[in-house]
Amino acid sequence: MSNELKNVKLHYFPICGRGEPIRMMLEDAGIPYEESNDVAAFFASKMDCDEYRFNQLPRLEVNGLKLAQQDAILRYIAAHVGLGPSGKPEEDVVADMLGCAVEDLMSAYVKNIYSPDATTLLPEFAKTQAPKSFNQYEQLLSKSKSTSGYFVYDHPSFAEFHLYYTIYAISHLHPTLLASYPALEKWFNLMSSRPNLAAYFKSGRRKEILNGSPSGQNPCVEA
Ligand SMILES: N[C@@H](CCC(=O)N[C@@H](CS)C(=O)NCC(=O)O)C(=O)O
Repeated sequence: MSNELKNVKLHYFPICGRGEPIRMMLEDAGIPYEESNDVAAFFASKMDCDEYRFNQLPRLEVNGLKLAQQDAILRYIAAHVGLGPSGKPEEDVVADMLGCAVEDLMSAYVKNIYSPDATTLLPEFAKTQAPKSFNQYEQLLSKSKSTSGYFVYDHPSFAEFHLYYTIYAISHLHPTLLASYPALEKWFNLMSSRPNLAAYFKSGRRKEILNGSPSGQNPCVEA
């Protein structure tokens, strides 16, 4: 466990969302953290850029430092807990490419679930856009030189925490999708079996609601 990350407090909505990859990494690394779901406090002062750098959540406080932007927060924690980059540009760029690609998919997912036309858009998203991305991840994984089953290193990169949650959320829309991507499914199971993550998932502490959209919780594609 890192002894550098102290007084850690996550501010986020009482849902999984963009807070979940951060929770997962903290849990995985065994970093104690508090969580605030004080949404009223956020909306009252979100335009104060000293408090909320980009006027949004998630925010992670670490020893008084106020961090914003999910992937930047993940990279920061990763660097402190031994899950950071190797310093070899040809490896690190793969983790960065994956992170950018996952963010593209997550942004599209968010746009669709919060659209007023979500019930029409989501089946299309789950049947076309999500498989295209899953196939890209499958291909990337097949080129991995990791001997531990991860995308790049002998440990999961920051991007893999983001990817795990993205797959978890999309699997709620399309429960059988992941099964068509054997390497990706194996990797997903590998992540799920990391001891601290498995304990977290079993603990009942994971938020039940994925996001703030009623259409985003349940299958929209027939099995
Ligand atoms: N690029 C940002 C996006 C953050 C974001 O979209 N936050 C949303 C919740 S997931 C938010 O704060 N919404 C409320 C608002 O913008 O007032 C990140 O990765 O952290």
